[in-house]
Amino acid sequence: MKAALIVVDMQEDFCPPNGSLAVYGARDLAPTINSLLAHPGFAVRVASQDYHPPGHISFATNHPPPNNRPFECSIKMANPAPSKQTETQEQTLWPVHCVQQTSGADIIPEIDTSKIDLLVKKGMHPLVEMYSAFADAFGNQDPAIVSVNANLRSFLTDRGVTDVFVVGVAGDFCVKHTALDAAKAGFRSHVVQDATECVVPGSGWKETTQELAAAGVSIIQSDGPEIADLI
Ligand code: VGL
Ligand code: ZN
Repeated sequence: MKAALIVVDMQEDFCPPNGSLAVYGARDLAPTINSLLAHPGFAVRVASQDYHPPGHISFATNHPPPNNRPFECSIKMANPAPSKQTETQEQTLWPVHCVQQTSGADIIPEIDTSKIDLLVKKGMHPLVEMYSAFADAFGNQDPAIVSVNANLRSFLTDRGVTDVFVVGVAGDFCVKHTALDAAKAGFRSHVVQDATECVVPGSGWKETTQELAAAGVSIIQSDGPEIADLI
């Protein structure tokens, strides 16, 4: 077995006190995530960074009122793959967040990024959402289509990774979709429960755990045997 740690979106805009899409408790995850980053049992350490252009489709302000209230409204989004543009999905609208080259997109300084082997910048295509670090909302993985800077699946398989451990924010969005896509890609996938927080505290995590369990993703604790036994 070969383990990879994936630290999802630990960025200023997802953290109190000033983040535009702040997730309750997100900044307080840093010590737990740093001890995982320091664990010698991980062969590979990856971080993801939500990294949107100003015109991103998920930003409420890029759509006309009245149906542009963040968190509440959604719009129709088409598959950006050239042959699949008739395929559509509903996309939740968000406050403007993690805009490229703004301080809101920065990884918070509390996270020790010195050990990160790969930084995946995602969500760079203006017309499609990308919660997962592996693929966009339609499952496109080709960096040429999704405007991501790396193919995470190939990066991990090239290094012989068998198990993926996902931490960070948000538990009910980017962490969930990254863990689900890891399982879909054939890795054993784990989410470290005490190293994640949700946009919707309480019910968000409850629904997420059910989805993860149904997909065969295991939910573990940072002080549990799965981490302790990594060598
Ligand atoms: C995320 C909403 C919008 C996340 C990213 O990191 O979970 N959530 N963009
Ligand atoms: Zn985003």
